[in-house]
Amino acid sequence: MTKEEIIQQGQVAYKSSSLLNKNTMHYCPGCSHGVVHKLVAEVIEEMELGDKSVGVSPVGCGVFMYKYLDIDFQEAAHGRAAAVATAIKRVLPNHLVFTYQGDGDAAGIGTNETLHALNRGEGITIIFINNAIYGMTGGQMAPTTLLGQVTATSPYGREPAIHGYPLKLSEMAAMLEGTAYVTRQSVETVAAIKKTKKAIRKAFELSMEHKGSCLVEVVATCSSGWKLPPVKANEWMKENMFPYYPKGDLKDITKVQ
Ligand SMILES: Cc1ncc(C[n+]2csc(CCOP(=O)(O)OP(=O)(O)O)c2C)c(N)n1
Ligand SMILES: [Mg+2]
Repeated sequence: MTKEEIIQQGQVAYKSSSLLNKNTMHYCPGCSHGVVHKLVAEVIEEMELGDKSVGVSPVGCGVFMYKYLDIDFQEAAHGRAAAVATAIKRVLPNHLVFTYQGDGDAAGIGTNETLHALNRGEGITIIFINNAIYGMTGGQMAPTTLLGQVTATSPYGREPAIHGYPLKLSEMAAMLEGTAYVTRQSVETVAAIKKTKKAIRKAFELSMEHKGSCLVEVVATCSSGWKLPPVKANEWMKENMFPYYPKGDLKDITKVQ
């Protein structure tokens, strides 16, 4: 029986977003990127913004996001997505404009663009996938790599005396006047996925209302880069990433008295 026939018979409650096309995603087993793509597609569909959205895809494993979502997309050079999104939002102020970036992209080569776009309150949302590594290029140390974490370029583990400390981009963003909503979430359980979806929805709504810039960080796994099978990668993330990158809202202007 085909998936369509099963759905017609009402045997499954889940139906994927019509904005997610049939292209097979290139992600490794256990990778968080595909789950977040799905959430972005669902939120845009539910907000009925399919023909009023522009995504900016990064250089990094998320580079092909434009192949999987049937909305308008612009590819940006490595780290430049927030600057590109700024231009698009200024030309199309009533469109939903968001970037989708890894930690190397948004918090490494693009730190400058990211922080200044957030600080200018551009009305864009940055979806920031923090897997603590340069996944696409073979697992090199990223700004967000944890202390002691072994990567291709820190074979003895990240040492503060040599490599400095892991960068907390969301904490920095929450301090900026221009941000409206800054949150840190994850997608390793159904409950966490639901929370991340709500966070993306809130960020997109505030962006559409021109309330400022929004940052949704998703603490994520990279089985290939971490050299761990998917289940173990989730465990490693919970044990090591969550204490350093605690989940929850860091700033929410809708809750300010
Ligand atoms: C200007 C420039 N410098 C370096 C690279 C090589 N490069 C491609 S992707 C990448 C890092 C990707 O890591 P991240 O942004 O964390 O995304 P991930 O693959 O982990 O999702 C780097 C350094 C490049 N493509 N362009
Ligand atoms: Mg990364």
